[in-house]
Amino acid sequence: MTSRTVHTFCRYCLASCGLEVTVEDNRVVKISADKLNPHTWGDFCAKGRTAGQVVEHPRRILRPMRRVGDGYVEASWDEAISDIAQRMNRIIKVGGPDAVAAYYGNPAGYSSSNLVFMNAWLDAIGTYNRYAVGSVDQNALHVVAEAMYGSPLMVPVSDVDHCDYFLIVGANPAVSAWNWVESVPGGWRRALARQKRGARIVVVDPIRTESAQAADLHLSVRPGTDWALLLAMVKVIVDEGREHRADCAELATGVPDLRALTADADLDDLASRCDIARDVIERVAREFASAPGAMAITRTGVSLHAAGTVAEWLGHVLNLITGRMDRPGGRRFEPGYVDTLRLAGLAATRPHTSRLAGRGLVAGAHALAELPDEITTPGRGQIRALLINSGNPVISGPDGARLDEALGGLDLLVAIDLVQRESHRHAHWLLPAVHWLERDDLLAFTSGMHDEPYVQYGVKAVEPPDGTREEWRVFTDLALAMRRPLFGAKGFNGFIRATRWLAARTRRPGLAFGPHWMDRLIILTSRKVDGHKLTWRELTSNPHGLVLGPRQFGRFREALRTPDHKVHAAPAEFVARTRELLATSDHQAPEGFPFILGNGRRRHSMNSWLNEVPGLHPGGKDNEVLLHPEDAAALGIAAGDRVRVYSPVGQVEVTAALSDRPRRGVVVLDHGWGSRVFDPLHGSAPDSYGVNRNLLADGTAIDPLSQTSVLGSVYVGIERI
Ligand SMILES: Nc1nc2c(c(=O)[nH]1)N[C@H]1C(S)=C(S)[C@@H](COP(=O)(O)OP(=O)(O)OC[C@H]3O[C@@H](n4cnc5c(=O)[nH]c(N)nc54)[C@H](O)[C@@H]3O)O[C@H]1N2
Ligand SMILES: Nc1nc2c(c(=O)[nH]1)N[C@H]1C(S)=C(S)[C@@H](COP(=O)(O)OP(=O)(O)OC[C@H]3O[C@@H](n4cnc5c(=O)[nH]c(N)nc54)[C@H](O)[C@@H]3O)O[C@H]1N2
Ligand code: SF4
Ligand SMILES: [Mo]
Repeated sequence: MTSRTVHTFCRYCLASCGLEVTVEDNRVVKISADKLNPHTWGDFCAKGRTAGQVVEHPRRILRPMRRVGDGYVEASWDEAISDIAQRMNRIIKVGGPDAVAAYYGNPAGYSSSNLVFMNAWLDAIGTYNRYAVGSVDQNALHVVAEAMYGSPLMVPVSDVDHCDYFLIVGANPAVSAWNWVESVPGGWRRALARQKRGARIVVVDPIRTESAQAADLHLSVRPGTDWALLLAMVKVIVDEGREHRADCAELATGVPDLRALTADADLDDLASRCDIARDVIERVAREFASAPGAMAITRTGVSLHAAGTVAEWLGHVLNLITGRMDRPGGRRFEPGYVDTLRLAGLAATRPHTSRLAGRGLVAGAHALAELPDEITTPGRGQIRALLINSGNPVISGPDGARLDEALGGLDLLVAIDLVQRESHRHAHWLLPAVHWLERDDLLAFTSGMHDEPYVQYGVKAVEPPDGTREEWRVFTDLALAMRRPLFGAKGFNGFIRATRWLAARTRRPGLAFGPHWMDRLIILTSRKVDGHKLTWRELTSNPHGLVLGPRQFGRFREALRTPDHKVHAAPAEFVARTRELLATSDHQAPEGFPFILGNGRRRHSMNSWLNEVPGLHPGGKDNEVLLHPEDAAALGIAAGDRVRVYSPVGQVEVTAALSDRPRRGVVVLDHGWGSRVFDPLHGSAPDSYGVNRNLLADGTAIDPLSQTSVLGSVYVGIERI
């Protein structure tokens, strides 16, 4: 038996933990944390440790599968590609390019070749029907970054190790790891280490989470009202003259507009909206402004609400006006080794307005909430074919039942995934994907999202099973078979064919065009970091990864993509929306639905997947609804009772558990459960654990600025069954 050790990094989340993988006969036999990885601090979680079980998932799709009646039969890749290409071309002939659509989910972001080639294929078709997970996740950040810094991808990273005051809003880093569209590996541990040395941690969350439990102060905010809390803090700082004068005058524009806005807001009103005492808000604002190093971070707990963009913006404002941008202990700009902001600008999709809702694109995609109507409403551009790439939108998006029904009416549904889940149940074709342990990837686009300049070539640990294919290959083959030029560039397909011909002739597969060309080019044209130019040889001869230099400050100003190279503190649309919020009275629960459905994430889940992996979730593979004991008593509900949780759009039945961790009026049902895992090969009964809480979310409710579904502000009623 041949045994070898491979060093790579985990690509389930942006923490990118370094891994040491022991491989025997092309099988993963053990995964440990790579203690020699210079960037990821030997940190590691159970999801990374069990990644080999996903590679060997008993229900993994190993060959393309075509739907026949109620079941599936295996087919060759040639059959799959040519059938899909023909059907899509026919659909385009009748309905135009927009009749073909794609939805891409979170794991697509952990493969740069996937994203680049998917967009190249969508450009080949010329469709604007692109839907992304961002509209149930981080769109607010993209919108704010674009307006304030000039690029949707200009994300400030956290300088955790020098921070003295952490204001953590709508995030639970103890569980979710310190990552959103930035990454601090082992970030929570490092924040706790700072706390031991005197730093204060304030967590704002309607639930006393694991993070809140460890914090110095927990503010149990009313869900959806972080905007009011943050505006109040900004007001205190401005009214008391605690701003960083130089940054407010020179780094930023728009500070006078901010002052005008806060002048029109009333502290007592804001305090009552968010249900945090005024004196507590004042104290936290003062402490934040006067701490030597401080940062506010805002995450999904903020974004998944109707005022999510305003709250996200005000988090950035708080950092800006107290001089936290580009300073130790605050949020800095990491240029990385590749200019992703420039590349993203070059690759940007042209502006587009959606057919029915009339909304623009955010970060190159339309909102998932619009997808069901775009499928079911007749007219030119009606979606008749959809490709789901690395996603499970029936679970992750609002009103899953409606989307499921719409998917069932498509002429063609194609899913590229490792297994067949809930969103793929109506698929005409299931295309088997490659796990990240089976593919090489530079993941260059995250270069500016790590908290220090870092690079690692994510090598594969094992060879993928014969019948599986990486997404880039599927998109390239589809473009060729559809006779539509990849990247929308005339002549490109001929070039690809020529390189493939040459590769076959010379028996050198590397000559065929593919993402490795892109990776090489990126390194070849990479920028110097700390005066040093990275080479391919250096990259590949450092399997544990390389920290390319120290964390640098002073790069922010020149990196800004706004025309005037200043931070725009008060974009007009954010100010206008805030005034609108101030003018509306506190939101009242609708009659009959008195509770707000809270959000939770589990250490052992990755959104809607990994729930089924053996060895994960030792506490039980299920989600229960968590009620405050006083709320439960008022409803006559005891722990262990079966209850019905219902909203105007759906209902689910679950077991009740009692805890004083949620604030009163908030009931918690973890997200990501209730997705079936099907068995297309043998047709045996699907596995399922828990219920899908997003069945209760109304698809029409969105944050108008970012088009994010308000999955965190769902009003529900509960009754004992
Ligand atoms: N209520 C509520 N809803 C939420 C959230 C919440 O906090 N509360 N969170 C939101 C967030 S932050 C996110 S990111 C979304 C996630 O939403 P999605 O991205 O739509 O769904 P995932 O659950 O991540 O499902 C990913 C799918 O990709 C497959 N997959 C994994 N690796 C690969 C691969 O390499 N290639 C291919 N082709 N497929 C692969 C998995 O098997 C799985 O089926 O959910 C959002 N929805
Ligand atoms: N173990 C694990 N790690 C993950 C993931 C996973 O599924 N599992 N997913 C990854 C992904 S894709 C993402 S995007 C990140 C997300 O990372 P985080 O955004 O940190 O995600 P959560 O852990 O869901 O934390 C959100 C918190 O917001 C709170 N919250 C809900 N509503 C409100 C509100 O109105 N105001 C405030 N202040 N708080 C509110 C919730 O109670 C919850 O504790 O995590 C990543 N890491
Ligand atoms: S925190 Fe866990 S899931 Fe995320 S990269 Fe690290 S090992 Fe993978
Ligand atoms: Mo996410």
